[in-house]
Amino acid sequence: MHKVLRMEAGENLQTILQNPNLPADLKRIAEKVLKNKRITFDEGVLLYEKGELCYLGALANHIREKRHGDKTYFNRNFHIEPTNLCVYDCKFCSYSRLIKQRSEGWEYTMDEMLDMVKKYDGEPVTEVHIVGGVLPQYDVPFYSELFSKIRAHRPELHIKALTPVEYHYIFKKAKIDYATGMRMMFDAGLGSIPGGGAEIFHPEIREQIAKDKCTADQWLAIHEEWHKLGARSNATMLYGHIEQYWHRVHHMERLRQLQDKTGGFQTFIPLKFRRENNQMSHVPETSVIEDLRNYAVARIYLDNFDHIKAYWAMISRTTAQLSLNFGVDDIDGTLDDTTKIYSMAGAEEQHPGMSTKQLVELIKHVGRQPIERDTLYNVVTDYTDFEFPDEVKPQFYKLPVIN
Ligand code: V47
Ligand code: SF4
Repeated sequence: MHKVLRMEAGENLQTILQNPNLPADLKRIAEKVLKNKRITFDEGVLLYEKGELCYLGALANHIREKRHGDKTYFNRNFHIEPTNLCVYDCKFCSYSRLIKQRSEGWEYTMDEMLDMVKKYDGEPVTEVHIVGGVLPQYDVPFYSELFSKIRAHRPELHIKALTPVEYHYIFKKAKIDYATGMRMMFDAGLGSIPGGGAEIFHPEIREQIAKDKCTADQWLAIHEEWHKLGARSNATMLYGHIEQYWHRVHHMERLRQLQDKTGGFQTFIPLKFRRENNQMSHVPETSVIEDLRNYAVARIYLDNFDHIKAYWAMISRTTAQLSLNFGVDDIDGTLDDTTKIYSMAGAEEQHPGMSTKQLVELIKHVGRQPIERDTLYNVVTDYTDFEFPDEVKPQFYKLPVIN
């Protein structure tokens, strides 16, 4: 294992603070971080505009290591995408009705999806993540039955499914309010809501890239109802397209406010805009430096979020490793090859599979501690001192029973 060049939390930040050339406004923010104080909206924008990579990294890593030390979380999950067709027309999405012809699409039936779940029988996965396009046949009765059947088949498998985009659509069709709808999903076996559909909340941008689907207020209201049931969810931000820095801060501000109210969010996941196979292919993608700066600002701004996640399949394994020094403490799961939406959009990983062994090594190689978690961040296995036998190569390594 080799350590990347990294100072202890605090030490690096102290060095930054002692730099006589540090502008007064950035110094004030660094002092706030050191004292565990919340930064303002304007300070968030300032970080994006003026914060250099090393400075932001020092602040974000300080927070990351104070909260989690070297712990780096991942989980073992698999994805089901019910369909790659969608009634909506998000400009960044390769599932949009204007991009995709029906003949190119798939629309899985309930039985097909249950067979996908059964394929993992005996495998030590802890979560199924269900998300895809929006079509009328996938309605409240359909998803209630799907969740109930998955739960009946494998009660301990956590169902993380659908976003407020789907929930808003299906509840409206069923003429039920959000509270009633979320309660029905809860009773059917839904475990948590993934972070998708958030994009950029500000209407100025949302209107242009994700017109017609649920608004920011609706997205937030559905999460709020879900949190009221004592349940947890994630939040994303699709960045690096036509938005400006202050739109990103506005987005995080709205999340921070709801989190103050409910405490129900677990993880914030910045999603880098990828430009292939969509209507925004003319928009350049952000650089890796910008991606790292963005993780760092998110870690600093969202002081009431426990976790910042990098979705490694989307940004490459190397950037995921680097991100661990910029506030990230979670690098998602050991995906198999069922996640199509990102490979179609031009993700680094066209076949984003990574075995547990590979993921553990990736984390250890940059001097961090790999912790397998379940969806709710209970520790499943601490791999810090775990040695894999050389010959092990399967997709999911079966662990000895550890109590
Ligand atoms: O909302 C679609 C994004 C999201 C593109 O909660 C794109 O654990 C980049 O939310 N470039 C859905 N992104 C996926 C999602 C997610 C992913 C991983 C983990 C979790 C979690 C949630 O995918 C959409 C949209 O923002 N997306 N197209 C694109 N071209
Ligand atoms: Fe449909 Fe979601 Fe794609 Fe928008 S981002 S077109 S809602 S699948």
